[in-house]
Amino acid sequence: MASQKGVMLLDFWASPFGQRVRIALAEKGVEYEHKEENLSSKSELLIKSNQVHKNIPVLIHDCKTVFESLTIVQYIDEVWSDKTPLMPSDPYQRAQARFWADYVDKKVYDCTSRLWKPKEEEKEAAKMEMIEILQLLEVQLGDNKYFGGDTFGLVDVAFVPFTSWFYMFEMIAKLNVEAVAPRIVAWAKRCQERESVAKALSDPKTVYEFICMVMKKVLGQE
Ligand code: GS8
Repeated sequence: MASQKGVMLLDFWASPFGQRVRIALAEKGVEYEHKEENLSSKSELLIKSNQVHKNIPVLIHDCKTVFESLTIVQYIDEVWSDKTPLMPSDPYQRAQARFWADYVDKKVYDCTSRLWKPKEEEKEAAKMEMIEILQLLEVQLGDNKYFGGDTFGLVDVAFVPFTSWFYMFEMIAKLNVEAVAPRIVAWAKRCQERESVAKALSDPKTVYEFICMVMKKVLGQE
């Protein structure tokens, strides 16, 4: 078994990116030290460890630092390869998993920020786009249990933290995910039955209240 010595995660409770890493570590049964960051007053350790972006999550393993949640999840999968693989063994399936995880990264996060636009027509356009994104992901999921088929993997890890935002979608854009993408909601419930996911995800209402507070500050500065 790979060494677990010196595993530390620099994280922030509400971050879907940090949650990805927490899920991957839990799936692998890796014990680690968790360091909660205050993102408005970052620790020396964070600034020193991630000099490029200075953001979380950062994984520190045996004094080596790894950045970017999707890279970290794949690193964890490779280092602790003896436990529940998160990546498929077939190269084509691996490429597909990386593509869809990247799609979630580029589309879901970016489109969510536009759901907060103050102009009604911009908000409506973002809502329509989000419906398209969710429905495309639903087609990709098909009748499978998880995105990779029967086994929980990279795309599930990448996407499931954003399911805590579905309540927020409803509150800010009247977007009822269950009505437009019921299979995604059923998949989210299946994922939440896993201890790794249930422990990592935040309560949707708490996340919504927190993001409302952040957005008030951001919009107030515009
Ligand atoms: C995104 C990390 C990120 O946005 C990843 O790891 O996948 N592409 C990266 N981290 C945010 C917190 S979550 O919104 C962060 O650390 N922000 C503070 C900052 O950038 O100063």
